[in-house]
Amino acid sequence: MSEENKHIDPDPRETQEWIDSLNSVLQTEGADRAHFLVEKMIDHARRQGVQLPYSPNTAYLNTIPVSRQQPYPGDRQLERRIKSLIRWNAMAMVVRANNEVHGIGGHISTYASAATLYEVGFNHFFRGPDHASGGDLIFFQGHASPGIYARAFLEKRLSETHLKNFRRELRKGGGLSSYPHPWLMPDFWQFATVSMGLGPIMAIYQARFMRYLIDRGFRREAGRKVWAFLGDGEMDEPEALGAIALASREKLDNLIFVINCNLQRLDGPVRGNSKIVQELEGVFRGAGWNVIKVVWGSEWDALLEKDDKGLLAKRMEEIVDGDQLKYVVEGGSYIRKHFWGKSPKLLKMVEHLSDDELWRLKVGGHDPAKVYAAYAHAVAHKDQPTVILARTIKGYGLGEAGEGRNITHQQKKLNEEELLYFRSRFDISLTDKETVKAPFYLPEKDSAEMKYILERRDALGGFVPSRSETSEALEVPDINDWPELIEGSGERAISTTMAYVRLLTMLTRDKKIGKQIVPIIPDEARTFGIDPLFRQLGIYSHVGQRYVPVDSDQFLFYREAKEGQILEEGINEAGSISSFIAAGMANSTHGLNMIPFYTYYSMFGFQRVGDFMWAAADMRTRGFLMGATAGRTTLAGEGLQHQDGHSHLAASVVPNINAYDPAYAYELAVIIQSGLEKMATDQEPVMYYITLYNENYIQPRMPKDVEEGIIRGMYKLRDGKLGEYPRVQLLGSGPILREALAAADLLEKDWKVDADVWSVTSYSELRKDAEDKTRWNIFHPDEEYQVPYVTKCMEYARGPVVAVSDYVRLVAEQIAAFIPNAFTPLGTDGFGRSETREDLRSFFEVNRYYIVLAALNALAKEGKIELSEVKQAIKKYKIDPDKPNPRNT
Ligand SMILES: Cc1ncc(C[n+]2csc(CCOP(=O)(O)OP(=O)(O)O)c2C)c(N)n1
Ligand SMILES: [Mg+2]
Repeated sequence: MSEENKHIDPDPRETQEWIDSLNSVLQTEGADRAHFLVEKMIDHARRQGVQLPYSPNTAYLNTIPVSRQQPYPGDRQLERRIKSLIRWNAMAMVVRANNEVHGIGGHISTYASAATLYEVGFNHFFRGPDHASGGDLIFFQGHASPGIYARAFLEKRLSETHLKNFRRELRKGGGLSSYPHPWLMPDFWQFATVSMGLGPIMAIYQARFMRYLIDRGFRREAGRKVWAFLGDGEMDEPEALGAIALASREKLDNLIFVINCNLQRLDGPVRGNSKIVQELEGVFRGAGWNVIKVVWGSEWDALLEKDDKGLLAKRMEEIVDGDQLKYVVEGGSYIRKHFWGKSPKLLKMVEHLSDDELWRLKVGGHDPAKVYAAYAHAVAHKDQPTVILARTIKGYGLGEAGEGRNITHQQKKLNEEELLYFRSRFDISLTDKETVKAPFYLPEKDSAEMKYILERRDALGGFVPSRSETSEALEVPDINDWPELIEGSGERAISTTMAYVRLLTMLTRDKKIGKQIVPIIPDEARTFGIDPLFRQLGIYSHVGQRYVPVDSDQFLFYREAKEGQILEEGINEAGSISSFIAAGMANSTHGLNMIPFYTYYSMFGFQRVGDFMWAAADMRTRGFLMGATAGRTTLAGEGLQHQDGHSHLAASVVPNINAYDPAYAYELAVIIQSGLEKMATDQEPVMYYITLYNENYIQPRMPKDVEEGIIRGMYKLRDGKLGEYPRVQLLGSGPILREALAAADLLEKDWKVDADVWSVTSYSELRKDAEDKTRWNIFHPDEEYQVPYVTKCMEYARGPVVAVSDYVRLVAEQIAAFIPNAFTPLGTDGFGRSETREDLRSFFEVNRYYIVLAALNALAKEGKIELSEVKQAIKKYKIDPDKPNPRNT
């Protein structure tokens, strides 16, 4: 049947007979039997060779028929008044902020479209933190924040000063952040959602992590839900839809998406030429979700009931979103002509309605009865996640000022006329004179509205959103618990990755914190040698293991288990970091101190999912980001897209990430131990980024008194041996530290130059300390000068400095301004390529010979040696002076 002919019925009588039979089954035997019969017919037709094209869609109607709609339990009148006040205050907040400071920004239209979606939730569904279940986790649509603040104002959680200071966070008395930012409002917001697309996928993994905690016995099933309120435009972000199959595969019936389908995004329609609701229905149904469409309000029920020929349903099907937006803007007579005017029968259906009444026929997302029915079904639904596709109008109530218009998203100011219209539309009891000043409206303390608000929230377990940290501090192991790492590897050459795997194994066995460790891996465990943990800890799977793994005869088989501890996320960095976030913020969402170790290819970290890391930082996530196979020259062979020489630069700009680039196993142990202490014992909102390498070498025993230096960022590893000769300072990190040590030997042997060697574990930690001290000195000119740690290290260190790492030069340059000595950074700027380590280090000019050359050059510049010696070195080490710069090749 062609798409166009599908609504034309050549034999209505026959059709009716079939429908009547189905109706009788529905009445006598119920929906399940009817469903069975229909499926059987379809199956039979297919077996007869009939081509039935797949359609993921149902009609453009509400999913829940009137007959299955529960009665509304609340006081509709009172709830409308409350909602109107919130609408008003949300609008006033934005308008006033922009009247005061032009361009301060804010959004009116998003909340205007979503008010009913939220208010039904606040009054009847959202469980607060004091609820016996522990409370729901709610992702609020970032641009709807004014409405959420406006409600908190009525709840007396925020003051008028707060509202006045919307988007003025530095003002006296405190301000409100533009969007949900737990970093800035740590008692209020739970989740950072405003970078579109991150919310949906993070919500999915929050729901999955909630399950994980239940399956592992940390928490019991109590009906907690994760709600994610999302924009329809937002669903174009690949991350938004990228993990929906996981949610259905894992049967996450604790997850509810509410997509605010106002059909518009920032510039214009989301899908002018088709229907976003239908498109999303298809996508989610195809992925196995329970889809509830809330398209039409109750006023349409009677009309649809009269629609025995299906003409109205057909007309609803025909129109595209572009048409629907035009109806909103043009009003009743246009709607009569262009929507109903398609056929005389349709026109007749609405002849009893005025133009204004036609225009006021609500869409589903603005009808509390329809929204309530959808939520009630969603929370009761089993074995599938639910998505509610709620049709709304962007800028609802703004009238000419932006209702349904293309400019609506950016609308921040209303003129007097528009304010008066808004006031009247929502029956706010303000005089004209008052209205034009856009005052905040707070009803009397003992008014019915205020009582109702508090009663409802009280019944549901307290206010949302609200964030608190209730986890207990944990005692963490001491480095002496890990002698293997501290005492060196003896004769055995091992990599820092191997040392890390040992450490992780010991950590998971630790009596105090072992169970709380959450290892997360995106299909790379074998690369890093973490696979032995599969057997030992098990890979988490809600359904356990329903098959015999191919390697079942081996000791270290691929073991999936319901109580498995490892989150093996597949080739999915965005999902893995979302799991990391869910685990790392469990202190606020579950009152549990969980410690995620997310181990991944360092190249596919900050540059692939950097925005998640920024959001994680905002949400005060704790945990270890372990960038494995790091280093542009250390990861040999893999080439340009794999060899990471810059993640440390990206890490260095996230304020609450401490980034380290250790060379030795004992350094790694000291860093992780101090990180554990910070996160689990002191409960600081800090993440650690640590690079791990796969080059094997003998791991030395930890020298005395180096722990503080390791944590602060550098310590001296080797003293020059010669004494009175010219001297240089060599700084090395990661495996390249060993090139610095080799260079020191060459300098002494070949050139009679004395060399001290320092291990730099963190340039960014050194810089942060130096910047703090410098800043303090500037502000306190007459007080004792504070010397940065890095400056102190170099205070008595004679001679020029050469700093080398497997990262771009800018990483080392972070400290250049804070040391008095001449400074030459060497690094791996440029594209990586497939080669051996040795050749790569020569190509990028970071091996021992280039270090020697840089050192001699610096000494010659200072007049400490002859220039001729530099030339000799070039010759001796066969360095081609005309070699092109690796950055440009
Ligand atoms: C990743 C990202 N890109 C762009 C933006 C800028 N932006 C903010 S809101 C918006 C439109 C939102 O449309 P929609 O998701 O439909 O939400 P609505 O306001 O219509 O409810 C855009 C593009 C953003 N916040 N995040
Ligand atoms: Mg939208």
